[in-house]
Amino acid sequence: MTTPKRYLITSALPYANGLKHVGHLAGAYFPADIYVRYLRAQKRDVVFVCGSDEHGTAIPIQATKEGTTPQAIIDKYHTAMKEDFADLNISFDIYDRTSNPLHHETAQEFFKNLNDRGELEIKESEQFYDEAAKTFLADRYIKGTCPNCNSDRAFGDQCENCGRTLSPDELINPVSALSGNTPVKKKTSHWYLPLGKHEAFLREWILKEHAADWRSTVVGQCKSWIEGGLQSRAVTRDLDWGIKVPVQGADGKVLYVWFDAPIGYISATKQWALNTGKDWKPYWYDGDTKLVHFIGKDNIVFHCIIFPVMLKLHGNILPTNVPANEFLNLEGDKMSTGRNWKLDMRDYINNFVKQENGGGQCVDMLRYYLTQIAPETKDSEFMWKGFQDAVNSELVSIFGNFVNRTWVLMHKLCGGKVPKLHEDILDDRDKALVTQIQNSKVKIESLLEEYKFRDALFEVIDLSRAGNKYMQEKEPWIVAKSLATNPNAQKVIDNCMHLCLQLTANLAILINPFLPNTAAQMLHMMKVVDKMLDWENAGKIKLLSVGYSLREPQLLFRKIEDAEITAQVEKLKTGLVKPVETKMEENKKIETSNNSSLGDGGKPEIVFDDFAKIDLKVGTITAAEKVEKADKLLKLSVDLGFETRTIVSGIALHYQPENIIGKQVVVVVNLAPRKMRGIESNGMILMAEDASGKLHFVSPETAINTGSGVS
Ligand code: B3M
Ligand code: ZN
Repeated sequence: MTTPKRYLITSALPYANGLKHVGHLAGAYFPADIYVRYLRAQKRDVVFVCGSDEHGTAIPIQATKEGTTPQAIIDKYHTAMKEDFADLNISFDIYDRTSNPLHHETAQEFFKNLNDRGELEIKESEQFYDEAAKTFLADRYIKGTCPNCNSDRAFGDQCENCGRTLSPDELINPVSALSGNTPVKKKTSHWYLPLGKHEAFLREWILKEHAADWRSTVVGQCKSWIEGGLQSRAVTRDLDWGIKVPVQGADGKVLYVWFDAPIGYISATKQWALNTGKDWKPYWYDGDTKLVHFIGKDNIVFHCIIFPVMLKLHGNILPTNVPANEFLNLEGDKMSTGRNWKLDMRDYINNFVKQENGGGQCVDMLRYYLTQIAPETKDSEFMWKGFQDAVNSELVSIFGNFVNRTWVLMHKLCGGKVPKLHEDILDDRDKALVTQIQNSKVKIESLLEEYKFRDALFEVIDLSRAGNKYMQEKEPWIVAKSLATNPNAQKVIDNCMHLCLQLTANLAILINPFLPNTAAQMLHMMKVVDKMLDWENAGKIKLLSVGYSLREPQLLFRKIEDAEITAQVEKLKTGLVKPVETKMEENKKIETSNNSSLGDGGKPEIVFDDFAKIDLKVGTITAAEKVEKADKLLKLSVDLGFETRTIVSGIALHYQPENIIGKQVVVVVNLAPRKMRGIESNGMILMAEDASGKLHFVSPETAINTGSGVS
């Protein structure tokens, strides 16, 4: 294996439409960071780029949801994600954003280059158009009934109820989400990337050249795409949010987000070069660059098929590997933003890292657990109990314990200094430990080179386990009892402690890519400089000089208490995990609190007529039961005086069914019916949410007639 001249490592650009969860971290960010830290320790020339993906319909949709502008959304989430990545020690060389004018320029140049050379096709098609809003409708902006499950929560790209991928034409009774009108079909032209023309190249490059060195899950997905027939892909959209198509007469058209986003890797590299006075070109043009994309499995086709074709046409290098990860589930269920079943990076940061007993230790605990369960070959599961076990029985009891014991005993039996190694009395057991240190280094290195991060981490822990075993067998504290009688006793102790200390120094080097805070703390205890962490030092047993005095021991990790775990699980189940705002956002809120166009809650102002459209009545709950397989839902019968309605309400975590019979509540009576878990819900019950996230009924002060109006 020859060493490439330079490395360019990328992590998927996260959409700036919301906070990212630990599944994202485990998929695209921690693994990349481990790899990069390892390469840096190897003193390789490496640049690690990432940034926010700020285009696509996801952004304006989120803006509508939050009652604000797309610009405000990308500013808010770009800042939040950047802060969170920094808090978790992801060591990007640059965290850029695709709203950067340099990116717009770069993406437009890329498009023009391909278009001018005739590599794109223009095709006319018919697409849904909203005549009232005078705009073509992106798939997400078309609502209708799902042809599969009949739910009315289906969109032109996917049904929210059954999850089926849809195209707008499949929707029954499509309506525009903008105006509520039925859209018409109108002709429009778009630019397409004819993937079919590149089939031979893709077959050769992926299915032959990389069949063995790419993950089989990645090759498998590519294979089924190729075999399924490579269709031309539209690379432009009729939309007003995005990068303008740089061609005369293309008004109202922007580049498709998946065309511009991966080019973001190039523009981020350019921006990095500008910031540091380096040359970006070799990273994208010189064949001796190793380009590696870290992504989640849902992005495989874009990184392995579409972007490589674009790169090839544009004359750039191709990725050497795309170690995509599978998905991470949470406590037995798929992570979902919609259902708030997720653990955001920010929640972990606030609940652990920023707590009094948190800090770098807690960052490393998460890095440890997520690497240990990394979904490298199949989906895996984040369990709070698993997190506790990993921390308490591995980090604390094995790794931390070894380092701590070594330090305590070295202070007690060797005066706080690195003792001598007496070669004359080295025994087989000592020699075996030295060999194991050397072998571990080789193994860990080759696992890291193959992107097998969980196995590599396992080896590091295993080496610390070997340290414990060695110490247990040598029992220096017992040998110390014979100091007066046995002339060799001090020598035996010295050798044991010397080797344990050298092993600790090795562990610091080997754990550093995974747990950088821990490595830094170990350096502090050893009173040595960063340079010791250079990878070339691993496997050596002369890292700490004889006679050098070392600091007092410090515990590397704290235990995770049962109560902490129970609280997290509880929080998850009651959906208590609150959205958190960025610091910038908090300040802005204060600044804009006097803005008269906003209501107090930040929603836009409405006129009385808007409010008067809502029919509110007092109802009495006459029956209540849990909805099967839905933790949060209760099915209620509510007497409204003139009729009794079935209403499905998300209050199951706050009220027991038997306790709410007879309760008077306020009902939105004229809300369109909605199916939830197959039950049609006819109306909505008003609830107030307190600071802890608990829901309370909004009820008349004293009992009044069922069916009374509310205004
Ligand atoms: N923003 C999708 C995602 O976050 C997309 C990745 C772009 S990578 C160039 O999953
Ligand atoms: Zn459906």
